[in-house]
Amino acid sequence: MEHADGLPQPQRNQAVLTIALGIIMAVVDSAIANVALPTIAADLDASPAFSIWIVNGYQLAITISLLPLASLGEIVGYRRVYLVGLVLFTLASAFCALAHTLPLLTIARIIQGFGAAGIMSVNAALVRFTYPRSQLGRGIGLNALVVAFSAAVGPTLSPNPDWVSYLVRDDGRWKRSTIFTLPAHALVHVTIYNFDGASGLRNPILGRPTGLVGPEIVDGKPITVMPPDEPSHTFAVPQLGIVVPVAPVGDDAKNQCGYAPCAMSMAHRTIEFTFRTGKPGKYRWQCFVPCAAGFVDGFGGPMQTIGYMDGFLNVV
Ligand SMILES: [Cu+2]
Repeated sequence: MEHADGLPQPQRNQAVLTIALGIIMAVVDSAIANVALPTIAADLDASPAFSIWIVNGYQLAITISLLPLASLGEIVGYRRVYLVGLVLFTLASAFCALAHTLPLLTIARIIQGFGAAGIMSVNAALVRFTYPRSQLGRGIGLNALVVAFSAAVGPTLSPNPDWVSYLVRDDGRWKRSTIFTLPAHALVHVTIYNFDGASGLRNPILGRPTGLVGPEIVDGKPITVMPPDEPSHTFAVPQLGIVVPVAPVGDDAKNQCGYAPCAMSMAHRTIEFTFRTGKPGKYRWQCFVPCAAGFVDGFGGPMQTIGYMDGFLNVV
């Protein structure tokens, strides 16, 4: 066989990198969906029982086809199985991104699973032909490290499941929604149930409720300023001069909520306020502190992404 004792050096490193990238994608895609599942389910308005098929579809497809594809690799060539797997995986990934209903997403995930199986099934065989016989142990070890690392890092690469966000009650369901249509020149009464803990105020100006009609009411009591280090987040509409510091749940509170949507029986704070919308237009609203923890004066932080603690008021 031509490459019986591994690939020569420049090609060997390139092959190692390519194999690693392929397997990282296949493994990360499995872990990512687990973590993002509640968000995906909320987004597609699907029940937990049905949305789990986003994970099941991918993993079942891999489980079914892994061994047959490894065997097929022996017959038609590893390169062919790997390349077809890679192309299928890539196309199915694009299909996943475009899928806007749960059945379509599930089908895309099944196809993606078959693609991933193509990549995974011949992975070890490719490692075998890449390294010289004397370094085969090292090659397999490195490959196992990449697989383990991908599984661990997958959750942190998902679309920010740990970020705090606003859920809005719509038809009795909690939905993530941060773009609100409101009538012009109207008084809007807002009630926020905050389940998040204290993160500390980095910009004291934002601890003073401003721009409201009447006071900010926290757990039934009006306040004029929130003590430093308390506000967990702020609801601010800069164009309307509105700043509302959001009272936090104490770190020692019992019955803390781990994942939204939270039951009202969980520890929470109730923040109420009223503001006037003004003339028609598009007003940006966002959280300043501590969504921007670690950023200058609390501006420009990671949660300031539309869909999390940031959005628009469409005043019509
Ligand atoms: Cu925030």
